[in-house]
Amino acid sequence: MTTHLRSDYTPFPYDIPTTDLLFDLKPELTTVTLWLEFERKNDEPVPLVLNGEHITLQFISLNNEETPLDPSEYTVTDSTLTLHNPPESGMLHIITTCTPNTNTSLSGLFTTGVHLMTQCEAEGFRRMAYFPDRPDVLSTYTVELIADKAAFPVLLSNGNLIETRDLPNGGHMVTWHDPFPKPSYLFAVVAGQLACLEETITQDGAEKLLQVYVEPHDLPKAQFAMDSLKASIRWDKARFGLPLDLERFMIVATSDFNMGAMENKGLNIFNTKFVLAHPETATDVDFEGVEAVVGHEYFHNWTGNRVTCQDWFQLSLKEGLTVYRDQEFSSDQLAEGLSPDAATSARAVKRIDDVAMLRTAQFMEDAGPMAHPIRPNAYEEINNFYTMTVYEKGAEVVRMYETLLGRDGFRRGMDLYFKRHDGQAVTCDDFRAAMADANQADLTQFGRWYEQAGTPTVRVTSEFDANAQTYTLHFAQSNPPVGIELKEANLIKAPLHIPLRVALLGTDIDTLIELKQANESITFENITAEPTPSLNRNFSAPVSIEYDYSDDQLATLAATDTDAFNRWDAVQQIFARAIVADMLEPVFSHEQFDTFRSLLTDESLSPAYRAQLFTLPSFSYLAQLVSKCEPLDPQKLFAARERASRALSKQLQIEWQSLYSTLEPKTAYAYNGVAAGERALRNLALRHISSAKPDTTTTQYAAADNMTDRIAALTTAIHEGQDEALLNDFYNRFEKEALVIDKWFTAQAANPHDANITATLQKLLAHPAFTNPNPNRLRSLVFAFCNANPAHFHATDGSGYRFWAEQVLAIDAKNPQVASRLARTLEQWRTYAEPYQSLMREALQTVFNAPNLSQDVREIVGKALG
Ligand code: HT7
Ligand code: ZN
Repeated sequence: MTTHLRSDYTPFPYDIPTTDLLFDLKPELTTVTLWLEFERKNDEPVPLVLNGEHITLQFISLNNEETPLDPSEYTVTDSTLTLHNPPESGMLHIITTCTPNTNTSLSGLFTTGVHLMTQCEAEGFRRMAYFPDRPDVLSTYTVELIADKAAFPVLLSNGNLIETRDLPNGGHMVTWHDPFPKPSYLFAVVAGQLACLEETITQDGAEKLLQVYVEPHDLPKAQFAMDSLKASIRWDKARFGLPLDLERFMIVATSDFNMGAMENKGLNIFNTKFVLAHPETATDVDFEGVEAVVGHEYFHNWTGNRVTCQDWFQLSLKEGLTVYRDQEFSSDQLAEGLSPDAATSARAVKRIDDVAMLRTAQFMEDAGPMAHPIRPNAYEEINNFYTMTVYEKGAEVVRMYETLLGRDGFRRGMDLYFKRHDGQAVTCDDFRAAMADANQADLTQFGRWYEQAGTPTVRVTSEFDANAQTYTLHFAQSNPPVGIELKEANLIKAPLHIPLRVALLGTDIDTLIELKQANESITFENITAEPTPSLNRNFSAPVSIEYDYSDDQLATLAATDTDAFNRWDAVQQIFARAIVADMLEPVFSHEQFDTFRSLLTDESLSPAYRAQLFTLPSFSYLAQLVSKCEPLDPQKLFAARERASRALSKQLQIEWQSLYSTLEPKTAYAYNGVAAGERALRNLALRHISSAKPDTTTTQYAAADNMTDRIAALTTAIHEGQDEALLNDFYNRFEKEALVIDKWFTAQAANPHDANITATLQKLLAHPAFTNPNPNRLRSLVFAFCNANPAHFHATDGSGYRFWAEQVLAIDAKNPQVASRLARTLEQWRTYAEPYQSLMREALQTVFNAPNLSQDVREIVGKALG
């Protein structure tokens, strides 16, 4: 196994000005002909080393000679082709073949249904052709595609369409030219029988063609993606001055995809989950996901494509920045058309969603064996580093620039970044330098955010001096070594530059404090009564704050904090404290129920926000809190969380029932933030009233005019143990809708109250709809059970962990990327109490000892066992 080190970076010794490709597309055997123009950068002769995997070399010559190169002039291994003594410049002509039909990894060229598609990031291009498959080799591509016209009427690649023509014998040929030099990971080809929704827009006086390609029967579900694309184009121009730079922009949907989507230049390829949206088949969360992912991939056109990464260690340069941009886009979309107060509240709802996910999943990553800085220093398999840390913490680091420099300062930094680096492959340091130089700011210390793994803790204590009328806050930041850092002898993690927004409730103080030292204090004058500190408002820094709030102070924050994020957080802390402090019998005081009651019924708070306030902290988030103090007993924690939930149902039953009635929809379904918030709160109410009023679920299920309400009713009903009639009805109604059947699998696999879950799982695994499952289907069943059903996954007999091991190995044989995602489920095993810990280690060991393990899974399990 090779470990790749950031410190090993050297530029590629050749420029590749142009790349011409001819694909003769056939599912069983595709032939790829490549003309690669090369120019040595330096005087010294140096071998030309190209990457290539799972391809067969058919022909190689130089400068279009008909005679092939003598085999002594080059060497082929299973991962490279090396030309020993190439001339200073020339044209390599290489023909290779690959077999899309047998490519189950979904990397490179693969078949999906009756179509052929590519996925090149991070290292898929080398599965089609020998090439310097690294992000810092930018080349201008011209691509000819040949295929049978009846089988593949649609032939797409990046850039602009140059020519189409029919060939004898029912074939056709299409030529594409991408005027923008790009790295190979942004290359794409699509060949298929796809329907197209298209619209034209005008930007800066130029007409642009926008196309969304889907399966013909999915065409009615493509309009929302198109609308999201148009909104994204408008937003990037308005917010960052960034135009669409091509004549056409295409989105293609496939049901076989390892991740959400891919930003190939001008030809984004998407998982259907993030394109298709129709009220009858997609939930509000699905609509939100489509908008965010369409935006994300579009925004990559500048942050990722026009300016790309020097090497894969810099992945957060494009991903952290683009996540930040899609978060801002979604926030603006939610706020659009609302009054100023409602807009602020809508933005807070988005911020809470984003931070809740970060604190659950990224903080967990930071505390485990895979912990890494947003710019990692080493990896074995790059696909394992498309992580919450690189994406979500990376986005928080970008957000801190904006917090420190202000909205205008951030924009100045972005403008300078594009001015300096358009058309280049650069580093995170280049981005930081642009931000600093555009604002004459010193961001040297800020650079440590790129170097350190782990979630920093800021311990805060306070002192009130009534006589002197001063209030002092003391801050102590710490970030002990985690993950791979634990192996570095004498590692000293220097203090970070942390922007902390702080207010003192009861005063008019609301300020941004820039922490830079391990210990520092700030004293506020003229404070006549002891205030309650509101710390890290709007989550201004991705840190964990420790302050010993009294119950009264938390109640004050919950009732009066003007920062909606911290108000939510106070309520979450009240819940978490009760659950974690006494896992045998979590209790809330009468005063706390009074606080809850007034929040739940406060009409000045949006329904979306109230739904968030009353969503208990997730099992995973609570697990982190518990394991800071003691080995985690997952059964105890699960039961405690359930008891807290039942207490909320019981004590607030009248309020839940009343909300359920008053929030009854008065108009037909429409997707927007306000309506989605009302549905979220009503469906939360449904869960709390369902055992007292079991008929409510069946009535709602039957009456629903949209998937949000229908799946909420179905899930609530089956989790309440109601009969199978609804499940069968649901399956029969939506049998032809793959994404909806995924929901059907998830509702059952994640059912915490199914006493026969093992039998249910076996039944589902044997279900005809689970034959040859694609990644979405695997996620809907296997991942849903392992990651979202803690009560059963952590069965004390270890059956959940054995199921996990079997599935990791079975999936790994076909698709290592998906298997290694599943492998990560057990990486926190050391934090568990017995017998869980030993049983988990056993399962990890079973996987680790298996023959033919992929390097993807080996890296994850190896690090976990460490
Ligand atoms: N940049 C894209 C990453 C991606 C990917 C990475 C590895 C394997 C398959 C993949 N599919 C897409 C997605 C994005 O962040 O926009
Ligand atoms: Zn991305």
